Amino acid sequence: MSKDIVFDLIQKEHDRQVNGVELIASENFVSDDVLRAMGSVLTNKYAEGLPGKRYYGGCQVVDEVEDVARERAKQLYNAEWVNVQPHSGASANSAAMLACLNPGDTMLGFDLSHGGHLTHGSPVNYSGKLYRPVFYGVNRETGRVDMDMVRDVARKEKPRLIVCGASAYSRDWDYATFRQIADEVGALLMADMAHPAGLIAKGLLRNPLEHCHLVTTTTHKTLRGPRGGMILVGKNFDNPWGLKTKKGTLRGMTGLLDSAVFPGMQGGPLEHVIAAKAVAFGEALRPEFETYGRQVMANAAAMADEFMQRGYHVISGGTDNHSMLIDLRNKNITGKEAEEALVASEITVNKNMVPFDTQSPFVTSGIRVGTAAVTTRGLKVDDIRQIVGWIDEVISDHTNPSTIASVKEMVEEKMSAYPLFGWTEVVAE
Ligand code: DSN
Repeated sequence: MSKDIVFDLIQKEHDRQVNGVELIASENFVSDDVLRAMGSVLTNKYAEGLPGKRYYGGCQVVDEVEDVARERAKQLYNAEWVNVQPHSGASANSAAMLACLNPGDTMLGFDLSHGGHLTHGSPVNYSGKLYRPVFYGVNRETGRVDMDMVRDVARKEKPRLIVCGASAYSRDWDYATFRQIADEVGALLMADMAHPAGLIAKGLLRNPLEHCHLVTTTTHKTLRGPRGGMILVGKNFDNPWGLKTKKGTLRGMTGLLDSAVFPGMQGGPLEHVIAAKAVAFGEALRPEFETYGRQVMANAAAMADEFMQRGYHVISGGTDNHSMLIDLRNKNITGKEAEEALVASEITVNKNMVPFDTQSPFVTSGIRVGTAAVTTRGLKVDDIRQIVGWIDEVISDHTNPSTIASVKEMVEEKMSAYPLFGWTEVVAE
């Protein structure tokens, strides 16, 4: 083993991951096979272009690798077309918008402070600087996306693109109604399914490819692959914005999307990451992955229930997926304070704005939690309830170092029974 200090740091991060309870809703733990593919010699290869149409020689093997990834992704989502090259979800979104929008065009997205994502039109992101963003949010009473507001804003603003999907929203999406609204105002409809992608792959939540003109995702959240992104298009879709080429032939949206990824947004694809995506997609195609997804959802439902029984305000009163947002205002603690105290107890969460928040994004009134990673570790419903009890203990006494120390000890002892690397598939209860 090299003596480079970096490897000491990697060991430290390994130990942090093994010792603690990981509740960040957007994280997961990949298998040893995914790690192996990602750390392979494929990182040495340049492969600008697509399989069979590269700008470099020697791509015959990576062509096959990328084709395996593409075929498996299509199978997972019943897709007609996919591009597996985006380096991240943000890259996938920027390529999708580059293909769909001209600078200054109006796009309608989910408000970041209600659970949306930076790349869905936030003023601090390219999407809010290059395009003209307008937003919908959640209903104050129900905590659910306000479809009347989506329709009203769409009718008034006539966006060219409507984006559904979120980074902090615990309910399934009504893609069919979004599509009706998009058709009524002449907009394209895009879903960003980054968070629930693994659950959608097994039919546990609605599939946006049935209604949306295009779908983007990350590959590393509930889908449990390497850090990365992709763009998909569903079967039997009309060409909603085909362009005439110089030769007069119609250039379909998939061609525009391919060109938007490369050369539009990126240079060489990361073929080692694409190989790891292929491995992860292969794992997700197996029946055990449905067992995993069902356990993720059962664990999340139990988590929401346990929080609510302890007097916490879970936005929308529960969850359909792997995650939830908790408004801590009735607990007299900010999101920042809660995150810091919990991290000190080896329970990792992130502070998060809640709808109609009164704090800044650096402080926030809430936390976001999810069960994708702890379910990969093998935790079940009873373990989740125990962990919520510890979270409650820390939040209720967050300035007391001895409470934090005692929870940390219990967390470390518990997690020592759940080996992380070299894990095997979880078995449902
Ligand atoms: N940062 C991701 C998340 O945590 O949801 C989204 O990009």
